[in-house]
Amino acid sequence: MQKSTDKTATIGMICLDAPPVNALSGDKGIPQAIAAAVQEFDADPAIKAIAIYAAGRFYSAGADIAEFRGNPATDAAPLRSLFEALDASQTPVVLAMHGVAFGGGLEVALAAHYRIAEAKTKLGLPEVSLGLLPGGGGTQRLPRLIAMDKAVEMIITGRPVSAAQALENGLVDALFDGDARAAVLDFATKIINENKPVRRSRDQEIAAFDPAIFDTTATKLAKTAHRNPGPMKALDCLREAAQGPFERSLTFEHRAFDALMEHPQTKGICHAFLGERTAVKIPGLEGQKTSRSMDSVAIIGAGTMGVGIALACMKAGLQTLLLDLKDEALERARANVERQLAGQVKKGRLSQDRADAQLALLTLSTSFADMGDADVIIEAVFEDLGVKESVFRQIDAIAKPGALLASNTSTLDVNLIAAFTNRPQDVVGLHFFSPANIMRLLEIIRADDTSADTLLASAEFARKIGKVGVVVGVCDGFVGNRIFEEYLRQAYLLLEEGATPEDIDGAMEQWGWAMGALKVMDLAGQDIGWAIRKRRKVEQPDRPYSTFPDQICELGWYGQKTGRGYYNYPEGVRGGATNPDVLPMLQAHSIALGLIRRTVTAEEVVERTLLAMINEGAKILEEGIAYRPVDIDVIYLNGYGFGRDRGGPMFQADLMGLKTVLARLEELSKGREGWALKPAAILYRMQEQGLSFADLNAGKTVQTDMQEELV
Ligand code: T1G
Repeated sequence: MQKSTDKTATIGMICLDAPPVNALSGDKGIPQAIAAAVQEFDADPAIKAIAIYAAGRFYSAGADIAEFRGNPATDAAPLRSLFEALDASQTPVVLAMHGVAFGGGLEVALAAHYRIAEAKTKLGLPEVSLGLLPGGGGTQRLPRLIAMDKAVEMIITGRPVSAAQALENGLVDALFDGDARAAVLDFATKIINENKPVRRSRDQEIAAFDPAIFDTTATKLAKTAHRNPGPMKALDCLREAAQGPFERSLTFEHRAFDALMEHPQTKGICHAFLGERTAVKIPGLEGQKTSRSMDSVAIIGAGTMGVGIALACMKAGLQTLLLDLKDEALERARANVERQLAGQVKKGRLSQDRADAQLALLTLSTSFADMGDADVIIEAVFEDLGVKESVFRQIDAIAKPGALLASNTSTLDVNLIAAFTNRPQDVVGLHFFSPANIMRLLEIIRADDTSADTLLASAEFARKIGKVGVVVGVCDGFVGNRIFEEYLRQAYLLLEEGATPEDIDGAMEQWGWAMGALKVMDLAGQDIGWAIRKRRKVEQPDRPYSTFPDQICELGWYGQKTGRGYYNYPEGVRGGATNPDVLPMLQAHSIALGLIRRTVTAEEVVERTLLAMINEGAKILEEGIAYRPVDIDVIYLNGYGFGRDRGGPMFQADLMGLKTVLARLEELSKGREGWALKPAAILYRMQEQGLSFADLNAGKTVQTDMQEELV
């Protein structure tokens, strides 16, 4: 933060300059420094106006989310002292915004006396998308500047408004083009020349409005309030604002904000926000970029995954070549692509022009030779090593030097695939999740010979097509599916012990999953799980699986694709209906296992599935397959429908506390098939060394026994 005066020494200039997003970091003393500068200029009789602006890409992204440590008294104090300094100023303060003015940054502007914005600025209070509320007076000052219904819209949705809308609704006093410093200097000069007064937003009256808006909004929020505590609390603050007076309702807001800062769901959502920005970083390669171009992609295999990947690349503006040996497969793919684009246009999510532009990027071909110029080549053919071999040998022969060679395999060893080429350093796994044009997650599989630049290129490709690209090592099922197998295992065991599919999925969805594990299996196709279990039986006979899912498959009930699975899928019934034949089969199966079926509670379902995830996640960290615990969390948030407000399995482990995690795993490992929940060794070492998963995210490492002996 720099402060200066203008050449006439009558205007105090304050420039916020804290890259990358001018977050109002209390640790860096930024709000404190601005407050001190305002007080100093205010006390200087020569200063007739104070002008605040910012350097860099944005005016401000708000409070520093990384400093939310769950003790609001200290976390929010620096920012609150700045608002008090602005409110107390007897010298008019004007503030200029550019790029984005979000959260606490906009709240600083609300506490200023005049606001101007560059014409392309986005102004918003997105705190609710972090499970929070605008805790810097936003819920109190905004409705005093703009109409209550507009304030409710901005705060409850968190959606930003444009500068033009902000001018229209009274949020800003003027727009400008170009340089913020020059614009704010002009406006400050105008304040002095026109002797404009101090104009505190807190002193403005709230314009008349229909109070029914509060109940209407509360009704709308009720459906999702259990997933995010922020919006309903924010609405309570707006109700209070209408009551006033300002000081009393501001205190109400502060208390509500502080309570949210300690709320586990809010912590989960904030963890997800920062986690998604951490997990895409590759340790040791931070700040490095590949020089490879990423403008064209060739996708081999025009099946469901191939088409989904093509749609994602076309949406990102990449020249997209879709290859398949069969013309009819390509025709089906073109029809599928056109249908999906038309569907988006129909839903108003895409203009016809944009749809046409995307379709124009697509080329179909049966000739592999056409992929010779592609920057990225992605193989998405049938999941068979022999088929992969023939495809990769052709890719190796045709692809240009430096092309990124990727396999969309979800189970096969990428090292084996890389060995089919003479350039294993350019080979990587890019594991998309179905539907590939929708699901944000991309597991980037690092094989033994994959070069650092190939990883950088893969991360850049992921960013370019709007995916959250997380680098993981090679193991069976990589990170996502490997953990999935373990909580599915517990789900199947609970079915044998007394639960029904509805009990399992209902408990998981109520707790926060987008979809329960058994419904996911019906969606993905029971036959895929069956093939994996058959392979496992041979490869890992010591890790037996429940045989009940096999019985479902032996009846040809593969889920949605066959209309029956754990649920029935009659035409027009969204999400399926109970399959009445499953319970009698389960009862017979339990008897065959010598089990007396019992009541399985929702808590038990959530706990057993979560502990299985945490334990397998710990093993994955122990083996170095994932770089950080937060990577596992981000994989589950973006690929498996784990509730964002739950932060991820490893985040949940910290909320439970390692002591509890270990005690529960030890307890359960004494039970039926307990071997599957035998605690991972790393958990004991972490406990001995007083480490949490948050510590590992912060870069701390777990000492191995050997290292401990050496220490
Ligand atoms: N605090 C800390 N770091 C932040 C940050 C923030 N508010 N916003 C962004 N970053 C980091 C981010 O982690 C990344 O770090 C880098 O900046 C670039 O971000 C009292 C309490 C501004 C639109 O919710 O929406 O104010 O990876 O990759 O895509 O009421 O970031 O480089 O290490 O996202 O160009 C409310 C959150 C806070 C805005 C830029 N504010 N940020 O998007 O870059 S709560 C928000 C964004 C609050 C008050 C309350 C976006 C962006 P790194 P990026 P981008």
